Amino acid sequence: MTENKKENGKNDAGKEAVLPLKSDFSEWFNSILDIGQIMDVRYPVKGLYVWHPFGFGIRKRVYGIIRDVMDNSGHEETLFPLLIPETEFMKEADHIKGFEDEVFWVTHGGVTPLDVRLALRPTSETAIYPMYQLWIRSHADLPLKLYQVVNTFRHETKHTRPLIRLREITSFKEAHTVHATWEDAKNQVDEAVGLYADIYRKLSVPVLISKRPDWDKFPGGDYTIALDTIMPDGKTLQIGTVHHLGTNFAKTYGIMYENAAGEQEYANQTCYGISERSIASLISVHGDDKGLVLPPAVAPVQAVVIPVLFKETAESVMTACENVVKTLKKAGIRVEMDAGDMRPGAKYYKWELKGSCLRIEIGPRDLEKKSAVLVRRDKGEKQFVSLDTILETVNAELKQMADDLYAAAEEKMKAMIAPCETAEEVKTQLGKGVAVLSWCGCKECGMKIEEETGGSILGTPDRPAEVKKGQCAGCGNEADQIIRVSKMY
Ligand code: 5CA
Ligand code: ZN
Repeated sequence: MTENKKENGKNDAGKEAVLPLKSDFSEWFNSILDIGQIMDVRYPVKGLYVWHPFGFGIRKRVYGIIRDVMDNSGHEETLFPLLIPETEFMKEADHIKGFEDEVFWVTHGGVTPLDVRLALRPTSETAIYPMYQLWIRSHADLPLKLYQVVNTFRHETKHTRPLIRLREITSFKEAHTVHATWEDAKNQVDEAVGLYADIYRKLSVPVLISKRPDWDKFPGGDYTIALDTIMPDGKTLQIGTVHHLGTNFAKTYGIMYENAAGEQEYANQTCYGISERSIASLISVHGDDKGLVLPPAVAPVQAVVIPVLFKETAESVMTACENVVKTLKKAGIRVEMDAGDMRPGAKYYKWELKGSCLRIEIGPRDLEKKSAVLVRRDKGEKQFVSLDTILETVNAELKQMADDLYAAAEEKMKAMIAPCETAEEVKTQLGKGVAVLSWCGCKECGMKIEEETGGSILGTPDRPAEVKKGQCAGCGNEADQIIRVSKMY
């Protein structure tokens, strides 16, 4: 196994922890969750994991951003029950088909069997919409835009993975909106896609936006737009979905409103969700061989101050460091002092692993020049900065780092996408990333392409074509669409 030969603290199992190189992505991901203190995977139920406080600190900030974006775009936060009666859950035929294999059921109260079994929500349409039926009366009640951040349960049969495929999704942000017309709901879908793109821009994570093929849309919906990112191993991760539900659920749950002419009409709905995959994506896209690289907006530690201590000058150096910490803290920067007696090299390693955005070192020689050494986590280069303007420098570097992380990640992602024509070309490309093909739009050709290449169809891009339209990769006929194909997580 390829490894970094640097020592570190212990991992969750109490063993000496060594981070594998990121080129060994799957090993790297599992290790970083452990020695980076994000999740403990030893909980004795498959697909359920425990947040370490450090990981939870990232989660808190990511969900702070998500909540801000929702609150600032006319959504209101709410909270619905976890348990859904079977009688409500079983009303929408397509929805049942899509989820019934994945539902956990509560069957007993104590030792007494329940009259009506209760589902642990796999998502909350069937909890929320019976209440919407009671709440919505007239067009004046519309649009209604609510969201909640909750845990949901899905008995996933595919390989479970922390942050990526969970049986208890701990951080499911789901929005459910109601509108008068199909057009209004479509506009909401477009707005939601924009909001999600904005959230991911704030996390410096580049996304591909694709309309999923009809056979892969949300069970019970009209169509689905997905946001995917490309992971370091070339596989894509779906990190958000927005669904147009049409009037399908409204008809099932009787959600009607009186229009301006006094007639009863079925409402049009949308729903959209993001999970802790958002955190999986930012860890995976930005991290490196040394550990976490965290966007400043979500890093629990944005700057660490390390005094370089020698007997004679220890006091003055400590005072200078304390002043820097005080100045930064006062300005709202998450800063830590590390005056412990580890070797400097061990300290650097520790804070690099933890993804501290900036490292500030002050030694006696720096102090003489009223300066400090500043190292940005993503660049790794030393620069000498004046102590007089340290706050301005830190603010500027943090801001620049967020932009640079995005630019670097976007460039990397673009290099992982390539136009392909033959099945052989696609197969080779799927080991590296996403293949883009011409497609006539029919399901048979879609299935054939998936079968021949071993990839999955992400769908059609929302943006101008990345390859010229040509012959369908399935049937060879004139094709008016292009599709993205990838290996999906
Ligand atoms: N009700 C709709 C919108 S909230 C819904 O449930 N959509 S979903 O099934 O597509 O889920 C929303 C997002 O949650 C997905 O795009 C995916 O990013 C994430 N997700 C789905 N299943 C899991 C899982 N088992 N573990 C982690 N994240 C998941
Ligand atoms: Zn075709």
